[in-house]
Amino acid sequence: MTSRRDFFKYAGIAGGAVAASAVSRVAMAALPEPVIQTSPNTMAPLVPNSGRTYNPVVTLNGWTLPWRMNQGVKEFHLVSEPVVREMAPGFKAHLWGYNGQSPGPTIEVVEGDRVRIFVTNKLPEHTSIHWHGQRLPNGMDGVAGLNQPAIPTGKTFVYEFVARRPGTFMYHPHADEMTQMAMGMMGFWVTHPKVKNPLIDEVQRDFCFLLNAYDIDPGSYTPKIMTMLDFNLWSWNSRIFPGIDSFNVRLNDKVRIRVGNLTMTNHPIHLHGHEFLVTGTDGGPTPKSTRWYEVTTDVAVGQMRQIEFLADEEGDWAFHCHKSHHTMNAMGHNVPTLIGVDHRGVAKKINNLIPDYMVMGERGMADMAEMEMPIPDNTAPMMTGEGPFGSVEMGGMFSVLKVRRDQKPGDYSNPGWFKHPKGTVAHEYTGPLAEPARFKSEGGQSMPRSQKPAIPTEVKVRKPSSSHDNH
Ligand SMILES: [Cu+2]
Repeated sequence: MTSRRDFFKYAGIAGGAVAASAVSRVAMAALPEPVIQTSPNTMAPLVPNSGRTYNPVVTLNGWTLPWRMNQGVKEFHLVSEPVVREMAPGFKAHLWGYNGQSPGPTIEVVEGDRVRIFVTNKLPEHTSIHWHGQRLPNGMDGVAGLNQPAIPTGKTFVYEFVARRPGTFMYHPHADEMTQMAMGMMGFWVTHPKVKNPLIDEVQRDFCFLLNAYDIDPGSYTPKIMTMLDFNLWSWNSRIFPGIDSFNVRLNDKVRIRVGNLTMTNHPIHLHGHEFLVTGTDGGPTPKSTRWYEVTTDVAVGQMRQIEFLADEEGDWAFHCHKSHHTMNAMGHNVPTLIGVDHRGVAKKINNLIPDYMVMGERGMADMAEMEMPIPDNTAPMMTGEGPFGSVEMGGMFSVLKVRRDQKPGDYSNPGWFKHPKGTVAHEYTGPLAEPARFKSEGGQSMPRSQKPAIPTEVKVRKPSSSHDNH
């Protein structure tokens, strides 16, 4: 058995010669108490009470893990365990995560910090943690089998390294990854700069979240882990709209949002009303010469993007993934498109056989929000965000940036709906309507078609209902 003194000596070797290793029961007495959090609310930033100071981040519907300073080393304790995550009000999922939540808590440190992370495995199978994007000794990189033995159920391993590069990183298992990431095991990591860095600006608001995806059948609680592409819940920090908190800022705040993608597809993240710069990736801050203004940036699989903008337009601005099926929830995949199909007669006939039969979709999917379809228990309702002007027909990866003149500095609370100045909201036109004039000067084709003129065809667009794997 290793004594406590030996343990610290052992754990203190950070040169890379020793891989992350099991901690004995005796040494467990020296572990920092794990901090567990079960609320899905966005927690106030964790102001550092030891070590070098910095401007802390706010984790969307999440929190930052407190640490213990032990002779100049920041000690954290992560617990890999099954968790129950409320993904939206009324919808809970049985996931795996860290310290009571999925994703796990954000870890915030300062460039140059010596960091020691204890990882206790309370999962029914082995695990490991890979510190995505970090410069560290090879034996601390967390690939089970390659850099360390996997952490068996019930054991605690310790990782130790120096946070060498400032930037935006993440952590996730590198053991049975497909299962463990499909179950929600991941977390955010921010390394703040030690001294003023010319490529890292001061900001008033600094948010972070991970893009993740699940395949949970309507009415069930546990994700299907063999799903490769066909996920049905698109989430930010394991929350789906309308369960995702808004980004509440003060007018003229400089805002940074850090986004990491641990889904199996790319997400074009789109902000309304402002232009942003991509100021960092998981490779660190981007050189200034590479930055240009965007309103959408694609975050590919396994990537991080750090965007920055001046919040100088008041209002409630949509902020979402631009793939339209990623702003939908719990869809059945075999629903044929019925737009334009008048099936009233058919419905009446079926109604004689099945009294509750309901036809949906002939005017588009918006009807579904109004219809309040009977759905199985614990199913994410398809579209339920209730805005000031009616239903916001969104789900999944959607939130709102709220820019307010009277938001107090450092106040992250939700200010409610924007009160639009008189005459600045789109409204119905009630004046006289003119007959539409036909545009006369249509152009021709680039060249005539070579076949004999065919009978003109006209098609109605209908999405394929049998195959749905082109996400
Ligand atoms: Cu997306």
